[in-house]
Amino acid sequence: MIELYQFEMSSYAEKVRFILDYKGLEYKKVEVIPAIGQVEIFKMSGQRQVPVLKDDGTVIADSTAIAEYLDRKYSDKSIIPTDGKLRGQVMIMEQWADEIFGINSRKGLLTSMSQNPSFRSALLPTATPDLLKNLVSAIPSFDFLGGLGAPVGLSTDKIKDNIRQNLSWLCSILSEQPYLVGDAPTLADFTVAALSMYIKFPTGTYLSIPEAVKGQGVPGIADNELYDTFWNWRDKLYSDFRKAGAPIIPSGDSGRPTSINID
Ligand SMILES: N[C@@H](CCC(=O)N[C@@H](CS)C(=O)NCC(=O)O)C(=O)O
Repeated sequence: MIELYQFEMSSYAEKVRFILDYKGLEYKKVEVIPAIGQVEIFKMSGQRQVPVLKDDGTVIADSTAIAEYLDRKYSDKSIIPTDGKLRGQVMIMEQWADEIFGINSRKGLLTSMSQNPSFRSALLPTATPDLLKNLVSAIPSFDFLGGLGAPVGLSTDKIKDNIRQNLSWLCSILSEQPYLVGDAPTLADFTVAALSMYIKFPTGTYLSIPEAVKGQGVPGIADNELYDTFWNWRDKLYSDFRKAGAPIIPSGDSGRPTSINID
């Protein structure tokens, strides 16, 4: 069976889980322990980040490379169009989501933690300092103050302005069409939906995260009806295509399915 080495809280892993579910592929999630478990990831893939996918002895790191591999090998319900123009649009949007939107979203997580103490205390038992450090490690100038997620060198107003701008662009597209590119779901949709996770955590049973965190996110944005077009689109993408229930196995375990207790 396909194995996904992941953090449950990783939005890049969420992108891969979305694709696996959309394609109807069975998989098990191997929950990597931040820092120590990444040694195993390094041995397996030559780099230390998750997600990493293992399929029949093939090991692939990086969510984009995994998406391309899955679409090549399991070509039913293709997510990367063959038509040149659509393909270009999908890949440009995917890269924008990975490198701009996803980073703004990670900064949003820190903003929520610094501005909303109840959100922070609900999150902290699961998102340990080690994990948070790893989730946000891609942010230049990020420093971890006392493990409490205070963003250093980042203006909260600027972070929120960027997220608002990104969401309004996405709403402009989604008010005219059901998917971001073309008339069927593509990698662009799964990437944008997954990487919006830290702006507002999805509700439902898709993720093993504390109940108190679900539906919560960046104050003034997660709860702002201006972006309803986006959140309604994301909710529908989840209910149409994302599944719950792939077993989670702690990293280093011999393969016994179990679940992690996070509440
Ligand atoms: N470009 C990578 C980014 C993956 C990434 O940033 N993973 C984070 C978790 S969300 C990670 O593993 N951080 C640990 C580290 O950098 O040591 C992808 O698309 O897969």
